[in-house]
Amino acid sequence: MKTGIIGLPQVGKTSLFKILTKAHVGERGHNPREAHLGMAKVPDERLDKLSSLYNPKKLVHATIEYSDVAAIGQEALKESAYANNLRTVDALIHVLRAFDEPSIPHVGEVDPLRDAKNVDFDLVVNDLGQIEKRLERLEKDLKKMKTAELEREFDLLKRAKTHLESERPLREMEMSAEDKKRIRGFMFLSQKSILYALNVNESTTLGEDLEKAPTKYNLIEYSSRPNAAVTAICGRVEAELAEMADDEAGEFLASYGLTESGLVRLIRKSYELLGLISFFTVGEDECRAWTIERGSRAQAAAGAIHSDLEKHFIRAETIHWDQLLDAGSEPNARSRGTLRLEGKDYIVQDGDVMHIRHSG
Ligand SMILES: Nc1nc2c(ncn2[C@@H]2O[C@H](COP(=O)(O)OP(=O)(O)O)[C@@H](O)[C@H]2O)c(=O)[nH]1
Ligand SMILES: [Mg+2]
Repeated sequence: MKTGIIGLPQVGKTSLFKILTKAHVGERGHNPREAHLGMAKVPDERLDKLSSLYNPKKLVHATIEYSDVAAIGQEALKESAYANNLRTVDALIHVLRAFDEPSIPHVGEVDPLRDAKNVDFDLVVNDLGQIEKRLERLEKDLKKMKTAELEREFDLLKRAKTHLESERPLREMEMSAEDKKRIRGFMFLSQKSILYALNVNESTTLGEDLEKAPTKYNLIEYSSRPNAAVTAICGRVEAELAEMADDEAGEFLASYGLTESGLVRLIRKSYELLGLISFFTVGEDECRAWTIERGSRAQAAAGAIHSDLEKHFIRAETIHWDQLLDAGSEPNARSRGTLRLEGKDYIVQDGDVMHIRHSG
């Protein structure tokens, strides 16, 4: 699962990428369209609390992959290398400039909603181009030989075309699971879930400012459409935070009226937007978060740990993380009856702790 960071030039994409992945990103090489890739740790208080119960030798957080693609725009999207690169991501974070800084030029006044709409329009145009090409091809093929599948694809693409022509991204189009499968191969840009990230001014009331930013910049309605969300960060402050030790960071956050870093919220939101949840495995050797898709069955979840566990799955000893914390230990939880056995079809819940019982 990979999230692509997009946005207009000089809005804070690379800054965000660096803070997310703690990567030391140098100047791009000879190819300015090359994307930077990096992993970010998904902060998780639940896992931190569980590990205080076990004192494990190793504590492993879930990770999420980010890709810092070069600045977006109609021109960039015309380059097939750029567009193809962007197509491979599963979701998008669109960094929107909301900070004032006269020395850093922008396309005009600071207006995040305008920028959000413009970039979405570019994505729509790109998808429309793809669809038109494919429809031409399909029309020819259908003249030679009609098959039910080709006709279905033709109808679906026609519907998608009409939708796009009304300047609406495909992420807002209703589609059956079969239809989604049918067009998955196109990896349409406007179909990807999107998180709008407002990059706001530094201020002493940052906590409040971050809270209010989506309202202040009129992004509430726009970002509450299907498969979209909004959050706010302050790149400047996050960059300073990234350099600090934990206790120092705590004080620093408090001085801005913040209880948690905007980054934590941003990572959590992109995780949610990807449709991902975590379950935990615990023990004295290792406490660890595993990433699965929401709605996964226990047997499939076991496969996230190891394919053998999926193959030889018998049952999963399961307890929700807060019940385990509440009981204080697994034996206590067992006698309370909160630690229970679940079968292969159990739908794993976000925050479950599991021991997979397996044969072989
Ligand atoms: N004032 C201010 N400047 C920022 C902020 N975030 C990024 N910048 C500056 O904006 C410029 C462009 O940032 P960069 O991350 O390279 O943007 P990109 O072109 O979108 O990758 C750099 O000079 C950053 O220091 C912010 O939150 N506040
Ligand atoms: Mg950059």
